[in-house]
Formats: sequence, structure tokens, C-alpha cells
Amino acid sequence: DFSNLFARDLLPAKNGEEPTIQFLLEVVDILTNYVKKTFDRSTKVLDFHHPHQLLEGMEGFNLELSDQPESLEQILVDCRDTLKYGVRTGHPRFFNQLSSGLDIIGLAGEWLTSTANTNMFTYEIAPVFVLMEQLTLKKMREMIGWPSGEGDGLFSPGGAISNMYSVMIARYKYFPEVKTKGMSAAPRLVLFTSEHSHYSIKKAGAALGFGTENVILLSTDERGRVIPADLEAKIIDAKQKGYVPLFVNATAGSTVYGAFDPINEIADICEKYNLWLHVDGAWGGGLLMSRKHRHKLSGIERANSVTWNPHKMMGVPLQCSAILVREKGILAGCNSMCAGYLFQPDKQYDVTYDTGDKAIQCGRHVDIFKFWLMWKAKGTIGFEQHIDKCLDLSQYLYNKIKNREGYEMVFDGVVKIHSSDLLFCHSHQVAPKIKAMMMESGTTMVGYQPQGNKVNFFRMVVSNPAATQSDIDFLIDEIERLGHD
Ligand code: ABU
Repeated sequence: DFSNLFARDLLPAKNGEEPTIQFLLEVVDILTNYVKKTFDRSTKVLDFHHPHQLLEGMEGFNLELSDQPESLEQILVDCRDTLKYGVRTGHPRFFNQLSSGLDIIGLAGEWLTSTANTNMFTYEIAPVFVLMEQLTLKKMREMIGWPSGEGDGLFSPGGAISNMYSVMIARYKYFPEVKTKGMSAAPRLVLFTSEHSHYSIKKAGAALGFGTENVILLSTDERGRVIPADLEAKIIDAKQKGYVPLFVNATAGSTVYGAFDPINEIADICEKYNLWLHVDGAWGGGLLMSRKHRHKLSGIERANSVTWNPHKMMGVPLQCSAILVREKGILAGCNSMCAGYLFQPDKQYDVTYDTGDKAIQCGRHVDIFKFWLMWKAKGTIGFEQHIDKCLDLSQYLYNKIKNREGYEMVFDGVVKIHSSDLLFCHSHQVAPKIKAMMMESGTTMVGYQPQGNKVNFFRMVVSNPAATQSDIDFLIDEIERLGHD
């Protein structure tokens, strides 16, 4: 009975050990029930409510904060309600986001990480995690193909931040004085990225003082891949205007089309004009684990920096994103501030393991452990099998849809609904309407968006390790069922 117990009765309170253990066992019970249900196809992906309904307090679920402590019984109810009204992103029929799935080893890793509750900035307080990060980043660099896995890197709070790091270090490489003097020390610098690339490159342009007008968008072919000739033409044009081309982002797995830019051809142009080449492999980086599919990133070994998010295609729990850099030391050169209270040079150990000063953050979450633990538990071969299975499932979906009445491929690989059997055919409204009904019924989830002059279409993401062919079948049937309603 937790109704008369409060947080103050738990450890470190005197006699707090027994209630602490009982309370945590209750929490574990809630979590394991949730885990079981997540993989049960008879449960819904979500129980949707509008924000005002949740804010008004659904069935006693009160989001308001209180001045007085609530009982542990109420706290357990809050834990159950939080999961009840959330979205089961590990459900086999959740296809909505690039990151999905519920990996049990990864989950165990998160629990351990939170229990350890430490900070990545120094070896002093995170010795094991720092070493795990170093070894894992080296392994990732080997997979990229940099000699002996040499180079640098960090886990960062997401792909957008990893991409921002790449722009920062490119600028530091060519214009190091910007660190001390600001952008007035540099000429007008321009960045190049695909019109299909992630918006984070533009965001980095804005945040770092380049200005979004100096992020030049490159034209793509019908499959969303950068046209190298357009890159070269735009570099020449920028130079003629007196601007200084600095940085090119090639995307390996674009957010909507899943397109892979031709890295080798882009690298040739970067070498010719002495530009920094970054590969945003936030989504597609995972393919490096697959001997069958890694050719899609051919040329990545020529990049100066790479973003790779194991929390996407590889199914590692959020968040887990790496910025990997070919040149050792440049992250520290760009970002270090040598705070004396953390990074004392005269510590008793090798202080090159105090990696925190390479980051733009101070405190840094331990994102490595769950990934390291999963890699141990699956082996490289386990990740490879997962990637190969995801691509097989995509092929299954493609084969199922390509000649099916009521569907049209946006291009060879992305699906658009257009049937006259469905409401609002050929209209922007079809996909949003079906998506809304899908969320109300809670049976499955898939995202939609417009792209260029194309009407809203469904973007099917296959990265969920729990998904099977039957779940793909279910999604197709469900879209048709909802479309006919
Ligand atoms: N880089 C963010 C990806 C968002 C998504 O899941 O579509």
C-alpha cells in the first residue's frame, strides 16, 4: 500500500530501503507490462486525445504540478497514465518516424545509464562510458573507411546538432580566427546542400551566423539525389559573386525520399575547389553495417565529417547520434575553452580522455552505453541482419504497391495514394484525412508530407525491428479501409 508513503520515505531516508525496493518493483511491473503490450498486435499504437482533453485531465490524469507532495500510489498512477496516453513507438505497426522500435537490450542500457546518472564531460566521473565512447567511435570510423579508424568524434544530442558541428569545424578549419573574432573575420561564406536535405543544415546556417541566404540549395534528380553538375555550377556562380564556398553536405538517406547523393562525384568537386565535405548519414549511415547495402554510401571515406544516428536505422533507443571527423584534434581546437574547474591539465590520468571540452555543451548525457551494449549483444552481424531485413521489407512493400490499384509511386520507392476510390483523390487532403482517421482509430501510424509540387503522400519508414510482412499488409489494408469510410 503506497497511499501513505511519499518520496521522502524512499532512500536515502532512514529505513528507506524496503519501500524503495517495493516501489521500484512496482515501477518495473508497470514497465514490463507496457513492454509486453507494445509487441502485442491486438493492442493499439496509440489512444489519441486532443491537447485540450489531456490538459483538462483525462479520467483523473492531472498534468498540473502541485505544491504539496503526492503519495507514491498517485505517482504510480501517473506513471501508468503517462504510458497509457502516449504513443507506442515500438509497436510493430508504428511506421511514423525514422526512429522507432523498442530494443530490450537498449532499454536495459537506458535503465543502467539513468541509474549511474553521470556526465560524459570527464574521465574523472565517467571512466567506463568515456572509454566505451572512444572505442565505439573508432569502430564507426573504421566502417566509414578512414585509415585505421583514426580521427575524432562525439555523441551529440541528435542529427541536427551533429550536422551543426560539421559546419562549425569546417569554418574553424578554413577560418580559425572566427573562434575569437567572430564572423567579421571571415569573408561571405556559403554552404551547399540538397533541396531534399534535412532542414538542420539551414538551421546551422542561421544559428552560426552564416544566414540562411548563404545556404545554397542544390537541384536534385527525380529520385531526390543531388545533381553534381548543379553543385559545380553554383560553386562557380558563388565565386563569381565574390562569395567564398566553404562546405558541401551530401545526404546519405534523405528524410523523405531516402535518397543517397552521389558522394564520389560530390567529393571530386570538393577536392577540385578545396571545400569541406560532410556526409549527413543520420538516416542512411546504418547501411554501413550491411555488406549488401553499404555500396549506397560509396565514397563516404572521402568525407571530412559524417553524421550517423544509431537511433534511426539501427534501432538504438533515442537519443544516439554521432558526429565523426576525419581530422583528429579539430573538434577540440574549434570548441575548447579549458574551464579550469573541470579540465585541470594536472590530473593524475591522461587528460586527453576528458572529452567534454570538444563539445559545445558542458553537461553531456551518456548516450553511448545502450548502443555499446546492443552492439555487444547483437554483434556487428546482428545489426547487419536488421538492416538487411528492413531493406527486404521495403522491397516487399514496393512489390505490393507498384501495380496496386489506388496507389502511385512518387518515384520508384515512395508511395502516394491517388485512387478515385479514395476520398479527395489527387488532392492535398487525402493523406492528412486518412492519417487523422488512423490516429483516431489508433491501429497504425505512418507520416505524410508534400514535397515540391507533389500533393501530400505517405512516407513509409521501415526501421522498426518488430515489423513483419503482415504489418505491411495491415497498413495497406488499413489505409484502404479508412479511405473508403
Ligand atoms: N531528423 C529527424 C527525423 C524526423 C523523422 O523521424 O522523420
